[in-house]
Amino acid sequence: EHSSTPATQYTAGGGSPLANEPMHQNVNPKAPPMTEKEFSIGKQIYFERCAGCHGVLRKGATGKPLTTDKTLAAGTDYLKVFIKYGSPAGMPNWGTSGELTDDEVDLMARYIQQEPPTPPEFGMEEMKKTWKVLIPAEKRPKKKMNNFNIDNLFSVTLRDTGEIALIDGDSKQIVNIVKTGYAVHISRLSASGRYLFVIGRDAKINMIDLWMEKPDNVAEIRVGLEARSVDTSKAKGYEDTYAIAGSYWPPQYVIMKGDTLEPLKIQATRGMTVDTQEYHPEPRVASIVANHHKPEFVVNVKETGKILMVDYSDLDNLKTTTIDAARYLHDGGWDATKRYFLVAANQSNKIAVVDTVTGKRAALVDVGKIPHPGRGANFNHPTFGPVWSTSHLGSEDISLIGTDPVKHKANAWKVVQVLKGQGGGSLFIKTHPKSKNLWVDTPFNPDAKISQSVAVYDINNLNKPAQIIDIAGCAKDLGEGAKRVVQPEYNKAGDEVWFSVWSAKDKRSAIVVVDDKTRTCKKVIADPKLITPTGKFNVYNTQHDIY
Ligand code: DHE
Repeated sequence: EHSSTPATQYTAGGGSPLANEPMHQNVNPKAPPMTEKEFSIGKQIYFERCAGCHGVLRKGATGKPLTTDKTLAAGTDYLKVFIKYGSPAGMPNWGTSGELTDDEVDLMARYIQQEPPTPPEFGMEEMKKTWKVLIPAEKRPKKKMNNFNIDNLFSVTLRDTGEIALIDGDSKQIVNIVKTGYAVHISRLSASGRYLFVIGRDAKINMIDLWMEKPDNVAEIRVGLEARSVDTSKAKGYEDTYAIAGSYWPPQYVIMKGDTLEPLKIQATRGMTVDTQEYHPEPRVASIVANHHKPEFVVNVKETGKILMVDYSDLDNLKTTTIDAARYLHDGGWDATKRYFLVAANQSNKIAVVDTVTGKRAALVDVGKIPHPGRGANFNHPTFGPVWSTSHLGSEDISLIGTDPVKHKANAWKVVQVLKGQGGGSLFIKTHPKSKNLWVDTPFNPDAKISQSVAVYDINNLNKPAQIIDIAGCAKDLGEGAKRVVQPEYNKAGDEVWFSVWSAKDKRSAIVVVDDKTRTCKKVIADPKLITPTGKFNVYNTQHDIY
């Protein structure tokens, strides 16, 4: 068991389930020798810490390629320095941070000179073996059996316990804690808002029925060995019909039945990269969204830099439009009209814009270093009209991009203004149609004062500097330990913003609810069961893509 800080988990995908898979040990005669035991420790550390950035097959993504042609040429001593001390380009200092001992650093320097072991594939047979319908559709409630205001429920990831907490947004009480896969990444809703889908890092999907007296799991499946994204069909006539999940390993996506999670169609994403047009064996599926207007899923493939518009109206004759974007696609969201989808190509420092009506790329917009929008934030800029915005992991910039090619043509797909935030290490930005505030977090800024606070801008007066709010300070009495304030999320009414105060697993965490109008802390939800809360998803806002 390796402990790790949230910052290194972000870059290294802490706790990858891949480490436990049986794999062939490949002994490279040119590489420094390792015992079988050392190799298996190396494999575990690699999948827990390194694969997130460098890829399972080490072809590189956020991190540099570590194929053996490169690592053998670099040699053990050189690699050890890199692993121990890190680099300004973003490689964490695994040795000096205390995450890895000198022996482990030495072992990893040798391990990456061996050929990468390949995890097994995961096709229909494997999926079917893990698929369980816990409560068949006909045995589920015919109407809502509880008194909760479902629209204002929040699904909260409890990262390190393999659970989500369902919290009633009105009373702030925990409705249920539901067992899920490990480190649920996101929650998404069915079109009707009845079913909640969550996906763990271990690629386990749980389908939760919000109509039950006590909402709980009704179906589950594993769709691979590592995954991050899930969504459901939203087009007219297809409400609650299908679910889709994308995986990191194997590199593929699967379309499932929306009421049972029965896997129907698996598509591989292996193929050619957008720029150099060479074969990539590991193009991971990053964000997925469902088009509200057409029977289409928008699937963003990280390593190839391609956006797939998957038409789900005829699964036997699957039509897919492939849109060239840029490497490496990660997270994104709709503009306010839900015609355009904007997605970060993070190592290219660009935002790709897709017109989902024409099925074409509308633009590639240059932004700052490593854009990371989450789903972004839409609002009406007093001067430039409708904009969508992103913050950055690699800089303090907050880029506002014009999104209205009709009435504000000159501003469309241009950065119309750059706001200065607290610093780099930002992950998420949020506003609400009813609000005049724009909230920006900075959970991975190395300065604790910055990682524990958020910046809030007045949309009517964006030239005014941000107000800094000490969110962790509102949650007094949590005791010691690093507390990262992460992911603003609005309630349905748009008058409260919720933040996670994310501490280590053995320390106390909380959710802080801020009154949007007065920008003051309104309520601290500090139930001891809220262990490592990260993402929070309001049912109504998530169902309708309001952000
Ligand atoms: Fe995330 C969204 C991948 C690390 C919390 N994260 C996403 C999405 C992807 C992704 C592809 C978009 C999904 C979608 O919209 O369909 N995240 C990854 C990684 O590969 C990465 C960098 C490293 C890893 O190995 O996982 C990573 N993410 C993190 C974290 O460390 C965070 C802060 C905490 C955690 O739970 O692990 C984290 N990611 C989130 C959250 C969202 C997210 C809360 C959804 C935001 C939203 O508002 O939609």
